[in-house]
Amino acid sequence: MSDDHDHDHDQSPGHGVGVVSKTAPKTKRPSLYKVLLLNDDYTPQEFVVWLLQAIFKKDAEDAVRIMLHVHNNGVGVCGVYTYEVAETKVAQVMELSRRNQHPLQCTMERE
Ligand code: TYC
Repeated sequence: MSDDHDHDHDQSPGHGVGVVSKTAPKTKRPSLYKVLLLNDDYTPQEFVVWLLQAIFKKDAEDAVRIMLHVHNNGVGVCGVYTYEVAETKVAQVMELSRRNQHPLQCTMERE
C-alpha cells in the first residue's frame, strides 16, 4: 500500500512545489568595428568631406579634420560601430565612390 496521503498526484519534491530554474540574463556587449578610409591621389577632397558628413554624420569641421588626417597619414578612422552598421557604411562609401567614378576605398577592422 502507498503511504502517499496527499492525493494531488504531484511529483517530488512534494507539496506542489515546482522547480524554477533561472537562467542568467545574457548581456554580452557586441564587438565593435572601426570603419577606415584609405587615401588615394584622385578622389577630390571635397567629395571625401561631403561623404563624411552624409554617411558618418560628421559636422563640417570634423569632416575636414578626418579627411586631412587620411590625406596626410594614408588611413584614418571615420567611426566605430557594431558589425552590421559598419558593414552598411562601408558598402555605402564604396557604392557612392563607384557611382562617382572615384577610386576611394573603405574597409572595416575589429577594434
Ligand atoms: N588625397 C586626395 C587628394 O589630394 C584627398 C583624399 C583624402 C582622398 C582622403 C581620399 O580617403 C581620402 N585629392
